[in-house]
Amino acid sequence: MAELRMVHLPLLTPFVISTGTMTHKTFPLLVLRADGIEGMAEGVMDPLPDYLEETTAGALDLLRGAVLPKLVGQKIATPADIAPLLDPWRGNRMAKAVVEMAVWDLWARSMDQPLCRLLGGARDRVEVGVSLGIAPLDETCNRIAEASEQGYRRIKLKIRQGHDLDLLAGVRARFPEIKLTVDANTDYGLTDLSTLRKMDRFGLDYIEQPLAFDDILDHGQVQAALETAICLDESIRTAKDARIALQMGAARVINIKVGRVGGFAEARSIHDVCAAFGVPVWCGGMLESGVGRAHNIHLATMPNFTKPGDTSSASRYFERDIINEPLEAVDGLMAVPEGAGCGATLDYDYLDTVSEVIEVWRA
Ligand code: OSB
Ligand code: MG
Repeated sequence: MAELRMVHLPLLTPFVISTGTMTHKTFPLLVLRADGIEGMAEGVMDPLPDYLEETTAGALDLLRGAVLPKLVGQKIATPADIAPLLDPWRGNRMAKAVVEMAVWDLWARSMDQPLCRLLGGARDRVEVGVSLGIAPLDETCNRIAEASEQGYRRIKLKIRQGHDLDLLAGVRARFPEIKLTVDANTDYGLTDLSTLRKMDRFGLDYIEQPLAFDDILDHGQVQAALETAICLDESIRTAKDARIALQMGAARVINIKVGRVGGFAEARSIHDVCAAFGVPVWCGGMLESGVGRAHNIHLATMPNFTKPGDTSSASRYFERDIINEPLEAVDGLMAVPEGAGCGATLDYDYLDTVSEVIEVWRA
């Protein structure tokens, strides 16, 4: 049985990045049920295509129209068995990831195994930092002080043109030692090379996605001109993208979001390509609810996730989560949720108040 919902969760604080402001988190949630077991996953696409091209409406169309009617009733021995359902369709990796990840979750639970074990994970806690939205310097400093006191392992600041060098100078004056990164979410171009080069003086661990969402080539020029590592997020959809980027020297770090790249199989392949190049990866986030957060934590147990990820405490984002398990970091460490699969169980009392069931398919 497959149940597809659309969930609408208010964010405690609006999240501002260079492409816009989010006040709510709206996402498709897929629940698969078989033999009394429940597997689940959420989509990371937004209602409008402001981060990448996909939208929640487009995802619903693909899942309802072409994928889920064929999925129910199928015998699935391993997650690889759903390839024939997903491979015919171009792109739409975020929509495909919803199905792929829910199948992984169901599969793991059917064997009573935690996801991380099936993925080849190597730890029971993962290092995490925070991603701070665009805000004035004094507010940014207050948020950094709070996150540092809580033990988060690095601070990532969202930047955009005109809200960059002065911000960084102000932050470094107050916090000379913290591990600091920035994320431009594609706001710069090659004409901004001189601004980007000035970021070398701030001791950043990396600069995330300065150029266009679909660019790899020009990032190579930026990387060649900077001492600071470039980290690619939006530009990396596949293991092939990762290989090309690393062969070209377009990045020295990669952000893997399992929901962006089409699911666990592709996320692992990207992880392995980066490992082969000696390039570290870290696990990004998309303001997910506890369901996506739990999946992210399991992924981040893999050995080449050697930089702190973005999976900070769920309570930083939501008044109440849709899962029963609190996902809270302690001293910058997020424990892998216990139990089989991703370890999350849905809080249906609350979920029903923040979601609508779009459609249900029975075998
Ligand atoms: O680029 O990593 C990004 C949130 C929304 C869209 C894009 C990004 C982000 C984040 C938030 O940085 C990470 C998180 O806290 O989940
Ligand atoms: Mg990013």
